[in-house]
Amino acid sequence: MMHTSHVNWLVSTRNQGKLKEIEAYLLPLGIQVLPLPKDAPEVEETGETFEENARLKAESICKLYQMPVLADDSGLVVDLLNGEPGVRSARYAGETATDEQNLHKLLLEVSKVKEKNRVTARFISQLALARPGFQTLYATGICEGFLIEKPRGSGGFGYDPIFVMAPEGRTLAEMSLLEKNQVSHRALALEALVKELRHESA
Ligand code: ITT
Repeated sequence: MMHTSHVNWLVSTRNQGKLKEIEAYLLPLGIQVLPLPKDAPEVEETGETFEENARLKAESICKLYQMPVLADDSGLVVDLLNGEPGVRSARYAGETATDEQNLHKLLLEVSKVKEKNRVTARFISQLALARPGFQTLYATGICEGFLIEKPRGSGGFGYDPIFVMAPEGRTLAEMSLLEKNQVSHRALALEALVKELRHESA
């Protein structure tokens, strides 16, 4: 069994939305989450895949602080836009773009090419857990859905106000944090990661 008492993971993210969701998921499992120190170096996301970027963010910070470090690289993949914004989701409208600017750029790009009623998309969360002296563990979560044209809801972050999960009528931004944490790509990835850890220590 995994011994989760007194477990601390540093989460290598500057995205407060992600941090909140990860913390809410892990705390009941006995894993305490530490935020990235303010003076931590900026990790350049030079990878072309979610996995590569997650690995970069986890391993570099793990090397520096010598403790378990969890990183999430995630994004929204829109079929109509050939997979865009994908790994560029956080920077879609520019290097320093806000969530709102990214969301509006996405709506604009979709409106330029939209033919069908339903614009299918998926959120992907790729996690990497780096630990001193261990191989890095990976886990992925995918959340299928479609985009709507008018943002709804004030919860969550990023593209949540325009993303509706396939069988569910609400956007992710219309769910509470705990509801989103039962169905989201990030929650599925966390579930898979915890399962892998349990296997490892069984
Ligand atoms: P860190 O690299 O510091 O973790 P980031 O926001 O730059 O923060 P990413 O490079 O992984 O992280 O980009 C993820 C982007 O994808 C994020 O900024 C959102 O625009 C979008 N995204 C990811 N998960 C999301 C979610 O659950 N809801 C809405 N948008 C999400």
